[in-house]
Order: sequence, then structure tokens, then C-alpha cells
Amino acid sequence: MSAPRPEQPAAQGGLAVALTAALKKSGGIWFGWSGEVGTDHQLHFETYGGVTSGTIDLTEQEVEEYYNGYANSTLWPLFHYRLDLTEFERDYQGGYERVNRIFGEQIAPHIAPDDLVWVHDYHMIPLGWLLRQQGLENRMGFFLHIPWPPTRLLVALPDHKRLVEALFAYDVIGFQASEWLESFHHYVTHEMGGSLGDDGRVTVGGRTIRAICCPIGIDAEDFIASANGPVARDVRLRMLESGVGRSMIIGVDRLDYSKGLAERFLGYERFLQNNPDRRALVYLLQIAPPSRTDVQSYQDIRSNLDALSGRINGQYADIDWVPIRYVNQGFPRETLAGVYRAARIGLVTSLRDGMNLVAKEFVAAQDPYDPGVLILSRFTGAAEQLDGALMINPYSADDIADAIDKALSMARADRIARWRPMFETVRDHDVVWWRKRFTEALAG
Ligand code: GDG
Repeated sequence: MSAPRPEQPAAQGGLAVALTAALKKSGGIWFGWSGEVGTDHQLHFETYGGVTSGTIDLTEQEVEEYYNGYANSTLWPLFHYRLDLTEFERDYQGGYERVNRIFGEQIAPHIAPDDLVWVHDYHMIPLGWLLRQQGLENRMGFFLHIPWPPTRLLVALPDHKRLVEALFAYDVIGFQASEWLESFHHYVTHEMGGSLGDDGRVTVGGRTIRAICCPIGIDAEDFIASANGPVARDVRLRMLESGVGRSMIIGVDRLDYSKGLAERFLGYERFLQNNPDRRALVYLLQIAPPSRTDVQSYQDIRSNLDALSGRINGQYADIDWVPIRYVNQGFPRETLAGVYRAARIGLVTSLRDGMNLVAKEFVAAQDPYDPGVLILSRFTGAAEQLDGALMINPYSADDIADAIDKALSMARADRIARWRPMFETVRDHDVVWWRKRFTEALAG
């Protein structure tokens, strides 16, 4: 219930991509912030590509305190285990609650008594509680797209209990991976005196809700079709031509410190150092469209990466080869599908990631007879599902370098044997499966 509007032609956030796909197939209205600054707080409805959205403009101060502030400078870093980057400001917290209240007041009149209400992500944790205050008795669910942090980190948040208590207004809450669910259980039992029952039941005081693990998927059918379509084919040929026989390693990420981009570049550099004879046989294409550019930590990571890629390219490039093609812009999904298909290695090095849809997109896009190899950080939710990947610890440059080495030498039969079960998981546990699993739990 937040983030970019679904009509954006090339949405680059996992949540936007997944919800657009889910809503296209199931119907429903997506409420959220319009991404625009304005003062009237009125809902504006529009329909694009089969998805209806009701959005609200926010004032500059609200964007600052709520979106750039509490959501992206407090909760995002904290929930990604980055206490060092977490900003604790009372104004941010006040803005967060105020904006959630505005959303609650604006959307409550549009909710019919038998509607299911499904709230998404860390921007909107208290919304269900605020809707209950408006008298709504609907079944309400909440899905967290990002990790749930360990208790010892979460307690560093002033008023952490107030935030978690608000979650108990929902009937069902969903997490991407069992690790995040376990951390939630730990908090509830250690900080709230709660107890755990059968079938995901969690009781605190007199209130019992269900907390489930419900990993998000991609629109696999659509993505596989894109990867086999004409645009992707042209892109793939273009990539193969420009690569002149070199193997491509692909990374696609919003420019975000949680994605471990610096660690990725350093791991790749270690591979170049360790394998002088194979240097000119590979290149890394890193697509990293900027995000949250008004937040200081995002400006910092961008300049770090500019410097790091420049240094590595300066040190290792030849007159006819650059080791890293680093691109700070977004591309249409069909283009991405072709790029994934042309790659020999998909490299995901997140330091912490709720799920990571890029890993699933890479798997979906591969040629069944000659698939590439997925190298995947063990700190992603996706690692619980995609066990055919070469699992790495992204903090270790050696680990990344060894995995690149292994992936480049892997025989086709081994690549197929690793890829096939991952492909089946991505295809069968797609975004439709995810939506059904959650909404069925919610419908009770
Ligand atoms: C959050 C959680 C969770 C990226 N560049 C381009 C582009 N993208 C698309 C990717 C993918 C999506 O954006 C990114 O999704 P991720 O899952 O990798 O990461 P977050 O944005 O951090 O998403 C994450 C997700 O929510 C869903 O629950 O998996 O853990 O952090 O779909 O392809 N899309 C296009 N051009 C680009 O240049 N069109």
C-alpha cells in the first residue's frame, strides 16, 4: 500500500512489480502514495493496464518525515540490520503516524464490509490499527516485503513495542522467509510475553493472529514469455555481439546499500586478481537504477560505487575491454529478460534481502538447454527456495571470486541439473501462488 504508482512503465521496485502483476490477475484497488507532492490529501483514482489505483499526494514535510525519514532512514536500514545507518528522529516517527492516519481516514470510506484489506510493507505497519479505530471489522492482512530483524536490533528502535503491537490489529501477517518469521516469533515471545500455537497462531494478551511464511514469486509465465519474445531475442544478440565471445556476469539492483554492490565489485575484482589468464574472458554488467536519491545514505553509496567501479576499470581495463559495465539507468522488462538470458552468471550479493526477485527472474529467463549459473547470497529470502544456486557469503571477496570461477567452469550437464529444480520452484511458486496463499489464509 505504498511506493510507486502501478502505471509506471518500468517500475524498479520489487513491491511495485509484484503487486502490479498480482492485481492484474485478481482485481482490487491499490491505495498508496502517488509519489507526488501536494496539499489536498484527496484520493485520486485512475486505471492503467487493468490496475486501478487510488493515490494521495503528500506535502513536502510529510514526504521528508514519513517517506525519506521514518520509512527509508529508520525502518529500512534497521530492518536490514544496518544500525550504523539508522536515524532515530521523533519528527520522523510523528510524520509516519500522521501519514498513516491520513491514509486510514481517506481510504476507510472506500472499503466495503466484506472486502479483504491487504496492507503492504514497512511504510504502512500501523495502518490496520488505524483502520480498526475507524470502526472497520474487515479481515485485514499485512505482508512484510523486507526482513524482520533480530530482537536485539529491533529493541534499539524507540517505541518498538508500539510498532509491533500495531501489527496485532491484523488477522494475518506474512513474511518472505522462515528466518524472518522466526525473528518475529522471538520478539513476540521475549518482549511481549506472547505464545505460539498451531498453524502459525500467535497470541499476545487476549488477541490471537496468524503469522505465516509466504514467499513472494514473480509473474513467471509473463517473464518466461518475455525471455522468449522478439525484444529479448534482439537484446540477447546485441549483448552477444558486444561481448565478442566473453561470458557476461549480470547484476540488476536498485542502487541500495542492502544489495551488497560494493562487495560484489570487490569480489569480482578478487576474481580478476586471482585469474589473470581469464580476465579478458568475462565482463560484469551491473544495471543499477538510482533510488531514494533524496536520502543521504543513498547518495553516499552512489559515490562509493562510482569511485570503486572507476578504480577497478582503471586498473584492469585493456584497450578493447572494460571489466565492469556500470549502468545507472532502468530498462524495460523485456530488455532485462534478454540481458538475463544472454548472461552466463547471475550474481546476487545482497547483505540482507527480504526475498530478491532478480534471482527468480534470472532463473526464469534461462535457456533450458544451456542455462546460466545463479550465484546467490545466503542472506536473501530467495536462498531458502533456490538451493540449486552457488551459495555465497557476500562479505567474503574470496567466496564471491571462487563462486565465479566455479560457475565459469561448470559443465552444461551440471548447470542444467542445478537450474531445473530452481526453475520449477520459480514457475510453480509464482506471484499468483503467493497471492492465493496469502488471501486464502486471510479469508480464514
Ligand atoms: C523489495 C525487497 C523483495 C530493477 N532494475 C530494473 C528493474 N528492476 C526490477 C527487478 C525486480 C525489482 O525491480 C527489484 O526487486 P528485488 O526483489 O530484487 O528488490 P527490492 O526492490 O529491494 O524489493 C525484496 C521485493 O520487495 C518483493 O517483495 O524481493 O527483498 O527489498 O523485479 O527486475 N525493472 C526494470 N528495469 C530496471 O532497470 N524494468
